[in-house]
Amino acid sequence: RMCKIVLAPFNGGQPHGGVDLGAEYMMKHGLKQQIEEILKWNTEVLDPLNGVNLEQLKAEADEQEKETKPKIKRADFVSMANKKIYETCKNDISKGEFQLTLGGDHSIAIGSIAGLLSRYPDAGIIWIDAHADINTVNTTESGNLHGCPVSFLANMDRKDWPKSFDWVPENLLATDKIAYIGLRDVDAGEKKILRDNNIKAFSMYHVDRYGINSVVEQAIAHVSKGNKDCPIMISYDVDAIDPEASVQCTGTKVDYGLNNREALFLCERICETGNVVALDVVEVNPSLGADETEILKTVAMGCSIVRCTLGETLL
Ligand code: DIR
Ligand code: MN
Ligand code: MN
Ligand code: MN
Repeated sequence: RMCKIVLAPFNGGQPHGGVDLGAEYMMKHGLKQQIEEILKWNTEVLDPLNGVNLEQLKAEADEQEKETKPKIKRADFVSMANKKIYETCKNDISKGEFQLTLGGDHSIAIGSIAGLLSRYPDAGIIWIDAHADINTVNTTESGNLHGCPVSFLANMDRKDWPKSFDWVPENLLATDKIAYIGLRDVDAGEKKILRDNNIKAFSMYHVDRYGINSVVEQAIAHVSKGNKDCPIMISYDVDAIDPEASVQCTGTKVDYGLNNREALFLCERICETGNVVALDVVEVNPSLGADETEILKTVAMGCSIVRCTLGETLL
């Protein structure tokens, strides 16, 4: 089987530098070799942002926005990068090949998921995160687009979008084809969106109340809508995982998250369905580590998420 590794070293969707290094650190940790040698998959690396001067474009955007102070930060920059990620995922990956996207911040899921849905329009998305990332251009308090990708994919408040997002296909993600796991820091506006649209969301409360096994089962059933062959994508923000357990190096840490086994179990179970077609691993930020051990633990967890999703730990 073929795993296409899409590098998305992009940090423009949030304020911290360094999250662009996540992909490189996971690759340096040996992720490609692990996929080939342990899992016996073929791999190919795709690099949609290769040749784009990201540092310069970001600096230019920030310079300009010092004066204009727009509500949505770096919209053109985020749009441009995601358009490239989208086109690569759409054009350079075939049905039957696994789409693995390594961030970067979570705004890159606009491109990766739009690309995946071009091949599998009925795919279910399981979004693992401390945050719901469903702010619209009208509800966002921070203006950071990594807090908004789900609303873009679901075409919410489209008439108010920055014009540069004209490439996002219409009617992409139905709000009943997504389920969240791990939530514990959701903005008031997002809670209203989740409620109004009756979106399936399992917070840490539900993980404690029902256990991760039941929660994952319900999430799979919800997004699959009774189709036992429904393609499933995982979009995994590592801040879903408890900082004390392993993930210190991420931009918006929130206490009391998934423990290490819960974090990997859900990947194993979704893999076991035989229907997982894609994975994002995002928000690994090596520059936020206090020491080498913290960086290693976070990066290693990112790699473990990939291997478990591809089946390493199933017998
Ligand atoms: C917050 C934080 N809800 C926002 N979102 C984060 O900026 O919209 N997502 N940190 O990962
Ligand atoms: Mn998050
Ligand atoms: Mn937050
Ligand atoms: Mn996120």
